Amino acid sequence: MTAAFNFDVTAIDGAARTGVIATPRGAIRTPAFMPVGTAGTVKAMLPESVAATGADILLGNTYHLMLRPGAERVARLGGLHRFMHWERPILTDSGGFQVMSLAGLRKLTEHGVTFKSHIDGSRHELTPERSMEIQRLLGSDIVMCFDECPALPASDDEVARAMRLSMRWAERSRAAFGDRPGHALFGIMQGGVNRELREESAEALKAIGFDGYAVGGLAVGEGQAAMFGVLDYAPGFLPAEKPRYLMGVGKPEDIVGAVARGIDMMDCVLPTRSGRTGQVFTRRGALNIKNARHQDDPRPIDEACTCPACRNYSRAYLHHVFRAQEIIASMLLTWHNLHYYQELMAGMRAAIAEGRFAAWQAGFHALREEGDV
Ligand code: PRF
Ligand code: ZN
Repeated sequence: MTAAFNFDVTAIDGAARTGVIATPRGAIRTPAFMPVGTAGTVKAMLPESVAATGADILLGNTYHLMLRPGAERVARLGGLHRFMHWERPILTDSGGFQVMSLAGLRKLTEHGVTFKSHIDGSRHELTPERSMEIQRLLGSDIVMCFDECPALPASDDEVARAMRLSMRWAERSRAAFGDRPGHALFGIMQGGVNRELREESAEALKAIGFDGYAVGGLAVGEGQAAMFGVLDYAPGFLPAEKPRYLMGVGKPEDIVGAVARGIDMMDCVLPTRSGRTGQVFTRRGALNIKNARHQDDPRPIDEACTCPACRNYSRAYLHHVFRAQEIIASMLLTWHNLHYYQELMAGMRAAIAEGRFAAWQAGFHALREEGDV
């Protein structure tokens, strides 16, 4: 028998929740942070190293994988899990967001989006039906609806048009996905920073019915205060018994604020991308290892961190390999950042479980205000 996809909320503290998403490929502890493995790799990390940081699930991208190496090829090679040697759960984004942010010349109609590849300029089409097919070929455990996410600021008319199109596409996504035991389909709420449009979007998604619900359309230029403003009400529009996923967020303080407002899952390129540009996250805030002040510093990035970069190397060494453009710099800094993010999530899960999330959050902010990284 295939184990079903199931979400258990085990503790609630204020608006924050902790729990477990059960999937046939293993459990996802929530609140969960999903490292981004866009092109079938979490850049600069072996999959077993990603698992060692505490990640239960990765994010993959329809857009990148359909262009290279192609979804049909991945399927012939046994699916994305085997292809990239990650046997735990994978969530795939549906492609629309990446088409809008990465592709060249593109044309959006009721049917879908046609666009030019950012790799070789070739023409492609994505529709709700094709996105569901690609995500099935990849073998994704959590499939995302095909949607349109407008950049903010945008007019209410534009945000409403994109949201209503996304809701019609959500219905087509649901129909094309069909019934696939052990696999989940998540709807994506749109509606910008407009409360009425957010509520209309949530009602439309609930009427269709999904295994989980994403809050899309945030972290696209509106700023943290406006994002938190939406998160003060938007999670409450969604079913309490289903996972809530905030797409593409964010900085550590965004993640903490989102969890405080009832978000269960998040993903962001920040810890991995920053690792390759020298920015590292610590409990006291961020620093950049390329800064000259680190060149003689024998201390680790964070003396309390147990990752390989902090256990075995000084800031001076990390500064040196970064300046020398050695590959190990990306490897160690990415590992540290992913470790930091997963420790952050583990700390929040424990605090929520023990009913001390407000105190945990106060401690998180106090240590950052002390600064001195
Ligand atoms: N929709 C999809 N993917 C996304 C977003 C969205 O709105 C965002 C917005 N932050 C990131 N990734 N499908
Ligand atoms: Zn570390």
